[in-house]
Amino acid sequence: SGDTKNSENGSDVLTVGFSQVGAESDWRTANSESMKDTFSSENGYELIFDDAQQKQENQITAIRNFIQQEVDYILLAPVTETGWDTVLQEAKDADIPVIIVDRMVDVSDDDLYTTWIGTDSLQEGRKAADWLNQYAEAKEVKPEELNIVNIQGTIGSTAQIGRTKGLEEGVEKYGWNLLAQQTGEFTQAKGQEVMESMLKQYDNINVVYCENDNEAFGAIDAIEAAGKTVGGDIKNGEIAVISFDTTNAGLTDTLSGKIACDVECNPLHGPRAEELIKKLEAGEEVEKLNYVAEEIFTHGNDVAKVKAVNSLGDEEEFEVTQITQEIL
Ligand code: GYE
Repeated sequence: SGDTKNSENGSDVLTVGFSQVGAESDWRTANSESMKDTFSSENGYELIFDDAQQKQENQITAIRNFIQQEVDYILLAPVTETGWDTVLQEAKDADIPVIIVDRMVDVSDDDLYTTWIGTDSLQEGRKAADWLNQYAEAKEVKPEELNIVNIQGTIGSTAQIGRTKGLEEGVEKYGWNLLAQQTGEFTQAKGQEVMESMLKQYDNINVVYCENDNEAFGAIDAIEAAGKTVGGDIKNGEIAVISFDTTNAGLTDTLSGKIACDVECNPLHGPRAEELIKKLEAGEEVEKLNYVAEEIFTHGNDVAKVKAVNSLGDEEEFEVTQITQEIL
């Protein structure tokens, strides 16, 4: 129900419990800051923030604590998609609305949460794949000459599932060579470690598909430490890095050419979650799934537009923005 405890006890302050995945990436830090800035005491909230250190069991404990504390809303940024049925049922039984933020949940009954706000990871992956197809054509590299390694995100998270699928669809469709796939847990340290071992195993890698910027930073370090060069000149031995998130550091690397293509993933969900809460407070209907629009950025001007079907099944076209100092 949309009834809130605060209207029952007469206080103006809304209590919000936010179970955050962790602090694994720059994207995540920006997301946490956005939530903290929005749900501040100045804005009339009491925020109970819990960092689960990338562990689902910690998130389940946090949600149970929020229920015990009788918060008005539970916000959940779930680490993986599955495993939420029981605890979400407990929140529902306690009449506390749950707003899922960022990654999605895969539950037996969608009534177990009120609404979701986040980005379209599958479409992000498809954008990157369409970009890579056109980029290879522009560089006169045949599909079967693309030797790709995929440093994946946290296995079972929406961001990993969607971005991996986007790449795999491209492999299937164009006949690219996918040499290896391994998780880098969305962290710089793991991204570097995985890239080091992949470089030892394969000497013909020419594309690294990282599923976030921090993994890309680690991969770039590993490539350079191995005496190889990152960049778009695949024909002359350079390794093209594809990434997601468009963090400041990621776009800086795109400007310098270390990242060839960076697909936007917007982390600023605080105000969007607040808008949903305001509507619920006013007794208004909210959409179940709320997707945020996103762009795509590259180093050069080799590809003008990409096409990518979104998770709702509609094909969309996007201008590819070349990063310049002014844009940065
Ligand atoms: O891309 C990554 C973070 O779920 C979209 O999680 C988010 C992803 C983001 O760790 O950097």
